[in-house]
This record gives sequence, structure tokens and C-alpha cells, in this order.
Amino acid sequence: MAERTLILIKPDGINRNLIGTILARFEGEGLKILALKMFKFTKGGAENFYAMHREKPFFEELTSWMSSQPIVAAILESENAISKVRDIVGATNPAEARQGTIRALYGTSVGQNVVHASDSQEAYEKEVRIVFPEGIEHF
Ligand code: DAT
Ligand code: MG
Repeated sequence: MAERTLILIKPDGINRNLIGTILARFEGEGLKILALKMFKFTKGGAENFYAMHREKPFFEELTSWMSSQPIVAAILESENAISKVRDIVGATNPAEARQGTIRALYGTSVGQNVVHASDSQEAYEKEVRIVFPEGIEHF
């Protein structure tokens, strides 16, 4: 059954001109782009998006960084999109990410790992409501 997931191209991906490269990689691996937007998180929006990490020592740095400039969000669809996209993205720490994954290729540190991807159906549903508050019913 077709499944959806959400990805963000983080500030380091934008700054290094990787928007097209990253979207082309997902399209090339069979993901359909259903929605696409460039937007800037408010600090509160980034805090809500990453609320599960509120107690972590990196929370302030992460949410400041993610709300520091416009970023790109996409909703992607395919069979098993959530796990498929997490596989293409690679491990959180680029130094530990499997060869050929987006983070291995383009990530420079744990904090600068180029992309976010939903890790579960529940996370996807929460993240879509935050990033596309206007709704996606028309897609
Ligand atoms: P992922 O993005 O792979 O789902 P996560 O949910 O554990 O990883 O963390 C969310 C983001 O927070 C991650 O992409 C980068 C940042 N982060 C995680 N661990 C970190 C750490 N130890 N130091 C700095 N930033 C970190
Ligand atoms: Mg995560």
C-alpha cells in the first residue's frame, strides 16, 4: 500500500545548493513528490516539530539552527515510504551512515546532516500538521 513520509532539507543542504540533488535522488529511487514548499520555521514551530527532543542537550542549538533560515519540505509517497526514505537518508551521524546514503555523501556532522525524515507513521502525521497547517486534502 502506498505510504507517505515527510522530509526536510535542512539549512546546510540549502546553503550548499543541494535542493535539486536531494529531490532528484528521492525521485530517482521511486518516491513521488506529492507536496513541496520552502518555508521558515518560527523558533516555536521548530520546538514543536522536535518536541520529543526537548530534554536533550542539543535541543536549543537544533531548534535555533532549524529556524535560522528558509528550508524545504516535501511529502514523498511510495510503497513503504517511511522506511525506504530513512534508508536513503542514512544514520543520524554522517560518520556512521552507510556509504551512498544522503547523509554519508553530504553530511558533515551530527547537527549538519542535511535532511530530516519522519521515523514513523505517528511522527509523519504530527510533522505534516506542523509543516502544512493549511492541510493537504487537495493533494
Ligand atoms: P534523526 O534526524 O536521524 O531522526 P534524531 O531524531 O535522533 O535523529 O535527532 C534529530 C536531530 O537532532 C538530528 O538529525 C540532528 C540533531 N541531533 C541528534 N543528536 C545530536 C547530538 N548528539 N548532537 C547534536 N545534534 C544532534
Ligand atoms: Mg528523529
